[in-house]
Amino acid sequence: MGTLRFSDDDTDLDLLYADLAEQDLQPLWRLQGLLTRQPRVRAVPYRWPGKQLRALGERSGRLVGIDRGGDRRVLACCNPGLDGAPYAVPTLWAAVQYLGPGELAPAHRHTPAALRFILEGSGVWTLVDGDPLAMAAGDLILTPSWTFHEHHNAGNTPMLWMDVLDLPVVAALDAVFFEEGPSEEVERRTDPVSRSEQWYGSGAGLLPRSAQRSAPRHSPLLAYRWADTDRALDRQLEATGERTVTIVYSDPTRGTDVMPTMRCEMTRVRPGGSTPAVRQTGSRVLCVFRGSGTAHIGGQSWPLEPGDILAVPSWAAWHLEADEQLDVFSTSDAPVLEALGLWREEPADVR
Ligand code: GTQ
Ligand code: FE2
Repeated sequence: MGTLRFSDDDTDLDLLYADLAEQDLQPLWRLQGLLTRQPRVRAVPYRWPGKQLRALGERSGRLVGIDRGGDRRVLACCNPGLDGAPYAVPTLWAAVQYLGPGELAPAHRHTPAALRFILEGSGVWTLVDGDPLAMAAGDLILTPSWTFHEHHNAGNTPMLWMDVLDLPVVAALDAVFFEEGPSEEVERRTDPVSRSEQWYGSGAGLLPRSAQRSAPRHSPLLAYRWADTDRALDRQLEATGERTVTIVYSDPTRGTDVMPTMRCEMTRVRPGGSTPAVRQTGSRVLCVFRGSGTAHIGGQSWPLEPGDILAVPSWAAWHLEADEQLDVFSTSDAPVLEALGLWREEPADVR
């Protein structure tokens, strides 16, 4: 009862404003900042240094166990422009997850979709609806919406990876559901090749005759291996003769994005090269895999090291420069903007 009450020196108008508030109505003629000429973006360009993420992940590993209920040892990147919301950008959750030797993060599922980009190590398996996906540095692993997933470390070294979820989008749509997995522990399988890769991971254009084309909204291939990504980057760089190239991870059956809400890309920049400066609608999270250089985002610059996570807010001009050869993974909400007819991109003049 009673929303924001506007006031005015004119008595009749002031009484109108009182009655509007009483009826939970607001006059558009007094509202500002709704239809802005350009996106009015609260998120700020930002970098979380990889060294800090690693050190704090390790400290959490020493102090915080993984128990039923807690389930995940995760540090969420919080954009300082978002008033304490645990989101890297308004549409994406980005976090580092740390799992020690022998540890198990038990099964659950949720409607927000997740992906993992592995920063270092190997020896962890993620089971997606029971299919065991090995995780190693440079791999991209998908856990699509409402698939059960659990992580177990079968090796003897800790592992660290980046999680990205479309949680803020699903939350904005009031469509978050969550469910714990069965409480009996399932077999901690460590198959060298997942079923998903047996069927869909043999290489470009080689699909099972029974490939499902219709039902799933996500790629049936759930693991994209670094060796394949690395080779594709080198070949496409050679083909173009440029000093930078970006590949898009795609659903092998349809050529679309890997999941309906998130686009995944990997950019390679040769030493001394630079990506074109652009601004785009929608938000992006970058994660430095290898190399060094500089990120320029919305007028700010950061030196880059492996493990750094960066936020690129909507419509901020951005580009990357390489010192040593630079490999940067990125996730954006571009499929959502494209589906809604809201995608815009233009070259940005920054020099
Ligand atoms: O690994 O299942 O960063 O459920 C946030 C929520 C990771 C996970 C996150 C999750 C997970
Ligand atoms: Fe999860």
